[in-house]
Amino acid sequence: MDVTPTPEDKFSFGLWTVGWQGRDPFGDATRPPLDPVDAVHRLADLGAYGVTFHDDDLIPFGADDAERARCVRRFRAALDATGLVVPMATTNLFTHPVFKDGAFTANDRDVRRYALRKTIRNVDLAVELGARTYVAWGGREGAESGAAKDVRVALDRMKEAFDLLGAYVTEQGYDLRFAIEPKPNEPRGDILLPTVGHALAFIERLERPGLYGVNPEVGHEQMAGLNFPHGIAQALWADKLFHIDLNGQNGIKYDQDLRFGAGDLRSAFWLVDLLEMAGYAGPRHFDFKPPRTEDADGVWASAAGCMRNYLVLKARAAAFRGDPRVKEALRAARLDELARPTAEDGLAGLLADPTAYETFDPEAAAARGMGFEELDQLALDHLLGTA
Ligand code: XLS
Ligand code: MN
Ligand code: MN
Repeated sequence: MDVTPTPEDKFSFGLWTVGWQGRDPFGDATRPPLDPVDAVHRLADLGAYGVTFHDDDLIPFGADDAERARCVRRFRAALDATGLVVPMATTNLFTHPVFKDGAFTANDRDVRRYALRKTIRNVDLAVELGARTYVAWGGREGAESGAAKDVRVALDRMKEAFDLLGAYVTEQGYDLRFAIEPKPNEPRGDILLPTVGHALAFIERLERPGLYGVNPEVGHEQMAGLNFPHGIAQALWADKLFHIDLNGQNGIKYDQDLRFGAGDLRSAFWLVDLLEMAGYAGPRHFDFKPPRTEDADGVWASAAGCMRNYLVLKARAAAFRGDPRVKEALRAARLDELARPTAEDGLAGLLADPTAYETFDPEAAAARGMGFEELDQLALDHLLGTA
């Protein structure tokens, strides 16, 4: 099994992931800052193809124009030297205290206008660096208490913000689409657009729905106890999987951002199986945090582990799908029947068909076994390497 990552695998990492210094609500940084230029070189050495960033990851908040130009110049030189691309960029609308009550949905109108200008400024840079996807995670868009946020009105403001951003990229003629990233909570007690489903429904109310999709993150859906592959399947079904944040999570607790493959391994297996079967062509983007126990070597081991685990799971999923016993088990579980329309004879045919009701024997149908356990054990054996 070849599990050496290459650029064809389309693995990308956020600057904020390998660059995370380990600051958490209870403890200070455990690692020194990482120069984005070094991150680009190390990621390229490890076999990644892309790097992503928040505006403030690349250009310190409050930097003047000269400092900004210098940061971009150095970064671009590192990209040119390594061949790494920037498939996606995003805005930091959560760290500075000005965003303590949100950005696009802050009660304060001047904060909302500032948030939009900050975003638009970075959209320009994203396009300049070749990004085709712009992620929007609204971590501070939410509340801890009831009356403080009128959610229906806040959603009006959220829609207004995304419509303005859509108008901006359209007017500029940019080839850029937005990917909304859901998360149920943290840092706010409750965040707006908490799940993939909420985001998909929201997008349909926007002025240009085609411009927007989702950027689901493994741990975020699992923090809400949801089945991540199911959410991804629905996003794919809706043609809305514009981007994905891969990482690991152990159940309903704080956002762990473990390396991909750590956390719920069975779910990771089904996720990779789904992405590969569906022919998902976008970046495999890791949004993880190397634990604060790690030094620099541990950071790169963690990053390499993300890619290795993806490739191992991809090989295991391919072996599962290629196994003749699995093909037989899939037939026994009647997946082919699920793929057949329920009424290709139309409503009239359904109503006129006595076998659909009058002569149908529910007791006999109820007695049929589904064979799912045998199928699932085959999957587990492939995942464990015991098939
Ligand atoms: C935080 C989010 C964040 C977004 C980008 O939980 O995952 O990192 O992906 O702002
Ligand atoms: Mn996360
Ligand atoms: Mn994320």
